[in-house]
Amino acid sequence: MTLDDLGWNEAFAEGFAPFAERGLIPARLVRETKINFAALLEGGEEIDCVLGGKVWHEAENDADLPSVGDWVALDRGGNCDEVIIRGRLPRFSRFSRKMPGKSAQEQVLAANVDIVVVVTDPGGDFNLRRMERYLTLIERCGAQPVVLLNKADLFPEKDCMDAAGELRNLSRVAEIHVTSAREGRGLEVLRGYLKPGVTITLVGSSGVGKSTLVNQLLGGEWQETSEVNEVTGRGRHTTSHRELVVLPEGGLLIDNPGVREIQMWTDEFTLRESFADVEDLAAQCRFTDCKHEGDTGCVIQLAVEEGSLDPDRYQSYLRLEEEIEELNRRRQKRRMATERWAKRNRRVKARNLADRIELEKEERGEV
Ligand SMILES: Nc1nc2c(ncn2[C@@H]2O[C@H](COP(=O)(O)OP(=O)(O)OP(=O)(O)O)[C@@H](O)[C@H]2O)c(=O)[nH]1
Ligand SMILES: [Mg+2]
Ligand SMILES: [Zn+2]
Repeated sequence: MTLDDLGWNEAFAEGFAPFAERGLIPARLVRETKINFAALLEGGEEIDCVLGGKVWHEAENDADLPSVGDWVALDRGGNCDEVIIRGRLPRFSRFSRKMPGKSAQEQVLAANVDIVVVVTDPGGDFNLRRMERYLTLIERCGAQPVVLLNKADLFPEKDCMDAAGELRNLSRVAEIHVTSAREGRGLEVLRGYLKPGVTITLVGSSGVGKSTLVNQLLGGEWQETSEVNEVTGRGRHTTSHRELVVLPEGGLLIDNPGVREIQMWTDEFTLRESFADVEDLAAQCRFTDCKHEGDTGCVIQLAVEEGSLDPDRYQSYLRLEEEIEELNRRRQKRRMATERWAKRNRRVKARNLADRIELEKEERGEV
């Protein structure tokens, strides 16, 4: 298995040059658990690794941290037995959603993906609003969108075709296919996308058949054995973590745990940009410190009265600064946490060093 088989390209090689000088080795992250990562090396060896303190510390936000699909620089030569991630190479794409919970921040689901495949079915999971959100997110990430209407064996042909038609109306760029992972129908379309070095990620609700599709493409060997304990009464193998697998005939697939809701993430730049037209109006208000709430000569309120600015957008605009502040507050909180963490790490290191000096003294018979 060459680096190219794993998705390596010239841009990555260029980004890696300074790390190569330091004797580090390139690897692609294939799995992420709560405590560590697994990465694939040239040749196909899989190796466990942990995040280096500097990488953690220098990340501006969580989306900056390494994620499955990322190329990283590994340090195998340290004086501890752990392999350490010393850096992450710039990504050419990343598929993200809004972090679960209150924060509007970005959570990266898969990095360096060429194609995002949204899996749904023509029945209970089918939801145009949600599909619209998925397609917007894929567009934002710069990957090719593909939608699979899976479980076709359970639905009348007409339902499948109607659902496919509705999806086609939603997007001109998305490619829509009807499949049945159970009957092996339509799998050749997925195979068609999988070329050596091409990375595809599968996303969608829980239970739509993402892992079954991966399993079929891998020849039925994957996951079943490792997740036997999680089999429910219905024989389901709910995926618990993201994983990148390399197919024997080339191509890389990232399977994701099903997500209940997919929502837009945002940052200060996107937030501000989405209100650029309102900001332009604000610049025309009579007073530079106009609060746009009953001030005389307010062009924004005039626009609302005239009907050229949607009242809901006006309300959101009034809350814009507040929302940006909230985003930055969360970032600040994270920074404080990382600083505490780094301090603790330094203390542990210092203690280890002190212990070692003591030990060496002891061995030399100096105490
Ligand atoms: N009838 C039918 N059942 C399918 C098909 N594809 C998957 N299934 C079944 O649907 C159930 C869920 O499939 P999974 O592949 O585990 O779904 P998933 O999308 O990976 O779910 P999460 O890992 O929870 O996100 C399993 O019982 C599969 O056998 C299909 O094309 N037709
Ligand atoms: Mg799964
Ligand atoms: Zn105003």
